[in-house]
Amino acid sequence: MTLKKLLLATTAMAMVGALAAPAMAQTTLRLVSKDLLTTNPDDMKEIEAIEAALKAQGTDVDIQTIDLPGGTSAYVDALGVMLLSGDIPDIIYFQGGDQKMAEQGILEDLTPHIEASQHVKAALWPHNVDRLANYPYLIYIYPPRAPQPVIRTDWLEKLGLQAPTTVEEYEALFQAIHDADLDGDGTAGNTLGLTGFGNTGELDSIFNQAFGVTGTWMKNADGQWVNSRVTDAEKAKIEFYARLAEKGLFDKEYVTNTFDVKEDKFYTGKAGVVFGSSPEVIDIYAGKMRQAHPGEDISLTLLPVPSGPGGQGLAAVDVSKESRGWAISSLSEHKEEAFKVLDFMASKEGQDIDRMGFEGTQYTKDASGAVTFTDAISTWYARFFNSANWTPPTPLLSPTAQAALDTIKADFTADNAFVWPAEFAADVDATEQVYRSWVAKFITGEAGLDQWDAFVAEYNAAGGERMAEHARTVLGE
Ligand SMILES: [Ca+2]
Repeated sequence: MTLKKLLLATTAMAMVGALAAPAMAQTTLRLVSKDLLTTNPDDMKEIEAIEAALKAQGTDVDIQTIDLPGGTSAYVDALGVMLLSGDIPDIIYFQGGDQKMAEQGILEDLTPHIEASQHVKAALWPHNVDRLANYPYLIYIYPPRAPQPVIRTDWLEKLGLQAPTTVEEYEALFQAIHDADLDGDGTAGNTLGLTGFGNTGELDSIFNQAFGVTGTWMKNADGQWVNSRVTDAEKAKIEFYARLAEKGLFDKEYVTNTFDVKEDKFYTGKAGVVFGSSPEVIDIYAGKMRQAHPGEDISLTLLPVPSGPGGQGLAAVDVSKESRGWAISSLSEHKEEAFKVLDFMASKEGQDIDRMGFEGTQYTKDASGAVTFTDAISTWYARFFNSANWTPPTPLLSPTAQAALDTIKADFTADNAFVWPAEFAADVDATEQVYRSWVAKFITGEAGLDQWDAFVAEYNAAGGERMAEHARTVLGE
């Protein structure tokens, strides 16, 4: 018996008892989300504002939020325990662990709700549409994550260079940063062109397409699907990264850098360029840079997505499914009302609350209705969505961050990655480890690119070959 059948049986018995109760005009909806807590006054103020706005539209709901521990793994664990015990709220935010719940049949297929929606359908980003088509249980209306590089505007001006538009010009910019003494400590050659943290994923965001790494799966010379990580295009990209590192232009310590070490190197002038993971993060970097240099008026410049020997564009976006987002319980007695909450959050009125906070706190309005944001907006964040069709009455992003968002809007390519069946989990982990460790060895110089074939052999032996065989059955000719 599946969890769903078991729960339906117990729900049916509970309903027999409930029939005697008088009909109530107000619907109680239970909602669980990460870091949305009854102890947080801003969270509760937003929930009350949502209830009031929905009531004005004729939907009278009492949204009862459930407090779970914060921190991703603590939240995922606590949510899993709660759901498997049969306690299934009407509206559930997942940040992992959703797939096994979908397999149990307890998550609602959102397709018909979105089809009939007043607001959600128009608010979706293109990758949301693709992900919902592949996996209709989670909705997460945010732009795709696409790290983009920034540099201090005054540094670019001091170098007298235009923003780079090709991979060669990027290399020249990194070299110029390195050779100058932009941090003014009296020593030339002690500033990196570029730093990063953990792995090279951020760099791949703009360099994959430039070197012809068009997606997760690519056809080899024989017309067979292979993982792009073992292709010549990937090899050319890693050669570029390794050359940058060898010349002191890219940070060889990237593997051990944490995100705050990466940021610190940027603020203190030990590195000239870093990637910001989103437009909002780029604005946070700008704010922290100004804090680190009081009295100076520093702004950041967004650097373009370069062309290279293989093309140009932001890296392809995985559309196999949302990795996080909102679900509705298929067992809910109030699916329509639950979806109405999500639909409202995607609307202009819902976004005004979710993105801007409250008049008198996060913003003020003058007699003409013009909105001015206060300092409190800097710590406000959306609890639900970032609708593609919503624009703030006054810009929320700096021109630099807005330019990053415009790039994301203009440059979307769907990847051909798919969800792996559970029996491939060990292969996926093993090949990822082999890839990351060899990339680190190539970049630090511990291994030379003449050892590429050894990497490919190890990758294939670790599960790459088995994965490619499966991919060929999924992707077809
Ligand atoms: Ca220096």
